[in-house]
Amino acid sequence: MAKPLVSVTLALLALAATAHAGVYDANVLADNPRIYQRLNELSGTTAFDIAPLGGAQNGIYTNGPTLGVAGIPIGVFLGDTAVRLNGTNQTVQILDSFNPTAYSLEMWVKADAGSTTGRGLIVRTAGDPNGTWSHELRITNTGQFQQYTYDGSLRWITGTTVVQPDTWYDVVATAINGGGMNLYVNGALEATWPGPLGTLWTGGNQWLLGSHSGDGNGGPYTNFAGTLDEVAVYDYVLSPQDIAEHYQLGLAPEPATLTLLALGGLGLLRRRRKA
Ligand SMILES: [Ca+2]
Ligand SMILES: [Ca+2]
Repeated sequence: MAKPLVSVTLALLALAATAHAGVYDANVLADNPRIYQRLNELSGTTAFDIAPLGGAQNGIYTNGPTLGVAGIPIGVFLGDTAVRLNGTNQTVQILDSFNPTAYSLEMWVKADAGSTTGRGLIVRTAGDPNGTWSHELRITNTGQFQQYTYDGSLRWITGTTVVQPDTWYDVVATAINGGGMNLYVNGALEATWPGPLGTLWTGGNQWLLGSHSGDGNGGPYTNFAGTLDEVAVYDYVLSPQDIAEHYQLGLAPEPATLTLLALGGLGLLRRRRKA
């Protein structure tokens, strides 16, 4: 019996979305992150690191965050999934004793209404992020993304985008010993400091996603309420080209891409029916 047209169309769109998501994660992996958590789990307490570098730095879903919510590519149903945090006590804890001499922090962020100011997104700490912390992405009290790093002095740079609720952003922060800091939002450089940084703080033993942290400048920051996806930590400075490429790949497929993928899927369907 022939499938109803609408069902075939839905299946082809799902196939297209899946194919696009596959392009995204393959591209990130090719850039050799140390940690890459897709946050695709649908149950359990382990957030699996799929980046081979340094072994598996698996994360722990702490206090039962909501798994399986819609992730990137954005705006496409049946695409990738993500984790939703409640803004009070839920985090993802990633134990990793390696203290990098350079870093790039990359994540997709969608804030709940009421969580667009004064929130922590990712921070490196020794366990008490209100005591000692660095290598941080957060949202300021006035609603901009901010990168904070400790090298013996407090260093921070602040983006220009004002975070809107229920809106996806691709946020990347980079830093390197003896160099500068760069903050990108949706593939574009929004803030930069040429440095030079001294030695990046080496006292950390873990990363926390969506956690509160101390102030350092204008905080303190509270737990993030909203959705996080595709978190990657690199031990080097990503190029502006790589960052822009990741952003483009995380967007919904272009209509032309969808059509091509759907046609490919249709061909597959026909071949299967002939078999
Ligand atoms: Ca995901
Ligand atoms: Ca790894």
